[in-house]
Amino acid sequence: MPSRRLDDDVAYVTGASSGIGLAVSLELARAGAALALGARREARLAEAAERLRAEVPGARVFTHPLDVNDAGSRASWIAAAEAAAGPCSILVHNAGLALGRRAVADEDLREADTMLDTNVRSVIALSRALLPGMIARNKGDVVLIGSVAGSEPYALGAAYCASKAAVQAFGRALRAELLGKDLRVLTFDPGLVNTEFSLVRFAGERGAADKVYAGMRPLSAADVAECVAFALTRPRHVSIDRMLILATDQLGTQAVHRR
Ligand code: NDP
Ligand code: 8X3
Repeated sequence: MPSRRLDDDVAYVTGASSGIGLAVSLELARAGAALALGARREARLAEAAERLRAEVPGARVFTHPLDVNDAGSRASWIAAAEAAAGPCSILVHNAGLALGRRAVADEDLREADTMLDTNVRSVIALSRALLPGMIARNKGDVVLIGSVAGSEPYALGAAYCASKAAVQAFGRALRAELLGKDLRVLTFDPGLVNTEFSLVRFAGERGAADKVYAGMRPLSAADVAECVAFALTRPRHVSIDRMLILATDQLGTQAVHRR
């Protein structure tokens, strides 16, 4: 089945300054979508836009700083994106993070709050802001970047796992709400992906981050992005509601084959 082009789409991507968000942006630019990208690190966002324009000549890329946890920042990102790129037709909720590996009895509540705010509350708030327009236009796709951690929770990651379980539940509830409309809700649950995720989780400790992927072949951000682009470019009557994307060396969250 041939891929559908996305030339008439405007994709809003959160957390586009690195990793999966940047890779998804690249795939969507290749498929023809205009892009409105947001993240906190403005220099990295500018680099991302440069790379996109270099790799996809003619790419329509707009960037504006975004802290998904700040209501004012969300509002100004949306206003700027609508003015520069047009109304959102693909909303990619990608911004997210894990902080630390801790037992619940030893939880750092500020870190737990940041994970829940970034991974869950911002998804609800941005959806609240952008869905009315998508529903009124009866066109759109909501992409959720969940995680295998949402369905296979593991020790020392309770707050992160809970946040990703919430993303999965949010996606299923939204799908039910939107039944009968031409809006899709597509949830992707990756396993181990070698991005800056572990570096962020271990507060910049390179050794600890590298250990996560030692001796096994993890997914790349591009591997995940290709799956997202595949789903988005299916004909509109085809909804790939959920996709679990694991490294072949990984059996869920509980077993990793290391050479
Ligand atoms: P990265 O750390 O490379 O990317 C995270 C992105 O989120 C960055 O662009 C970062 O931008 C952005 N971000 C974080 N906090 C905020 C915020 N408050 N406001 C706006 N943007 C923010 O990791 P990944 O690409 O791996 O992570 C992307 C998503 O994929 C996350 O939701 C993660 O949970 C999920 N995931 C990752 C897996 C993995 O193994 N890597 C596996 C399964 C799911 P900036 O810092 O510039 O704001
Ligand atoms: C990131 C994958 O297994 O480190 O969501 O939680 S895992």
